[in-house]
Amino acid sequence: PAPCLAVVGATGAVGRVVCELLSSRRDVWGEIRLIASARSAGRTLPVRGEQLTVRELAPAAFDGVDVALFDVPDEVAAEWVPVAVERGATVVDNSAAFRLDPDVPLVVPEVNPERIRARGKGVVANPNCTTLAMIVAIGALHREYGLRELIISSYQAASGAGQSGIDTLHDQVTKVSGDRTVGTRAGDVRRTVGDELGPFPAPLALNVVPWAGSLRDHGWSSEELKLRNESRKILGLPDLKVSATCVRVPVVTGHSVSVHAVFGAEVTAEDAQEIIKQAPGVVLVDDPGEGEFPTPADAVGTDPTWAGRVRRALDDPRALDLFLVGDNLRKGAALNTVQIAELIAAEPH
Ligand code: 11C
Repeated sequence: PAPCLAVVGATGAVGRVVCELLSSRRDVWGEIRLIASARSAGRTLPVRGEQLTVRELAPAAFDGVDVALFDVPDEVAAEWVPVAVERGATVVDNSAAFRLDPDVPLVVPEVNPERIRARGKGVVANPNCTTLAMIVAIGALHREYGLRELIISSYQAASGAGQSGIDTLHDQVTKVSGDRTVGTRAGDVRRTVGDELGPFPAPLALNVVPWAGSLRDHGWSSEELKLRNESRKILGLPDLKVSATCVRVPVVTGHSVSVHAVFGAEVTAEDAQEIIKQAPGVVLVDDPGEGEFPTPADAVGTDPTWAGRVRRALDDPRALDLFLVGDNLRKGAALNTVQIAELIAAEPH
């Protein structure tokens, strides 16, 4: 029989995109079961043209489930992923709880699909959405040139912080709109927005905020360390040099990254563009003279990684500079987990 799929965290910003994807991709699933916290249980969501009622997260909800997709906070995943595995499910987890566990593969189907077989604990981890905005394109360039170093600046959308991030940005934009003096004096955006900062440490409307995640040693943010650790693990390069600065921008959905990538071999922009064009899951939009480059407003709601501004570094013939954009809720989260689940569903029994 076709495998049973559970979607845990179905009512969240990512869970809802999972439901959309399950309704539009080739259908390989038997029963689909939606699961969420007690607060959201009983709500209905459309999947494959049918309204499904959300069940409460409980051990028995996993009985008979073959594959469970988890899109829940780290602490919820840490508690409930082992319960799902214990009940017989293979888990694809989009939290950070298991990503760096050596017995848990961290998988991007276009880059390291073979790693899904190494799931000693019955868990496959899904990378962070910012890592996923760049890793498919960078993985293709690495296969050709041998990656040595990444210097990254991110431009991350509000929805990376979940539904409260989206709501906060819209509320703040409403407050600052109409008054054309806002943004001309230090502190006036803060005064206009008031205390409603939501998940962000500073106003996001009419602003950029050089912070995502929580504080780690020596001033680095957890998000910056995730980019480093996850890139190393996915590419199988434990000594890869990575320096990242993660920045939140007033975009609803679509994470962008500016990357300076240093390789072991000399590069040309033309060859790099050709590699990117040929790479599955990446689309090149690179004609700045015609105003063509990727932007989150164009990438939102789409599946691929969008790449542009590909240049050879002026001072290093082994380095490329490029700009990459991906929908953080699709390839950055829901789509990558669904792709992994489909690879598991296609395995011989
Ligand atoms: C953000 N990338 O944009 C984060 C959200 O480890 O999966 C996802 C956090 C994670 O805030």
